[in-house]
Amino acid sequence: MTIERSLVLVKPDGFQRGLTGEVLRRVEAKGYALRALAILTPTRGMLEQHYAEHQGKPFYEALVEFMSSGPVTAAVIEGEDCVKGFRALAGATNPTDAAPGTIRGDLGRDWGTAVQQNIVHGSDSLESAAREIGIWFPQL
Ligand code: IDP
Ligand code: MG
Repeated sequence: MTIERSLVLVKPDGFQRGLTGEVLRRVEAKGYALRALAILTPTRGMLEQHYAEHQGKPFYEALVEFMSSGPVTAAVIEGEDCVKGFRALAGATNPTDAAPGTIRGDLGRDWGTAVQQNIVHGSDSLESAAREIGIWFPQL
């Protein structure tokens, strides 16, 4: 098993609700290391790259608008199998379906918005992680 890196975002809903510390606490309690950390409001250009795979989907415009609506916390985390491991910590995409014990299951809910507000993003593969870290932390 090689040591992996993953990109984690506390999305604008999580940031605004003051859940950055709770998300980072869970990452650290799991045993993953924080390798980079930043607070920023992403530009539309960054989000178009980050969410390129979703272009054309019905929720795409709402997603980009939501993600650019305020500050997010971006983190690079590190540890063996942490890409899959953080996805497990995050839980299912739809916060209503996400299991209790997960970030989305414990802290998220449906607010009736066009895009699911589910507190966190986590890279879904090693390739995505490398691509996404390049967008959010070009200096790394
Ligand atoms: P993920 O964040 O669990 O990887 P993706 O399928 O990559 O989920 O979708 C990116 C984000 O777009 C989700 O986290 C969620 O905020 C939003 N989203 C995904 N699917 C839907 C949908 O069917 N309706 C509304 N929003 C969605
Ligand atoms: Mg995804």
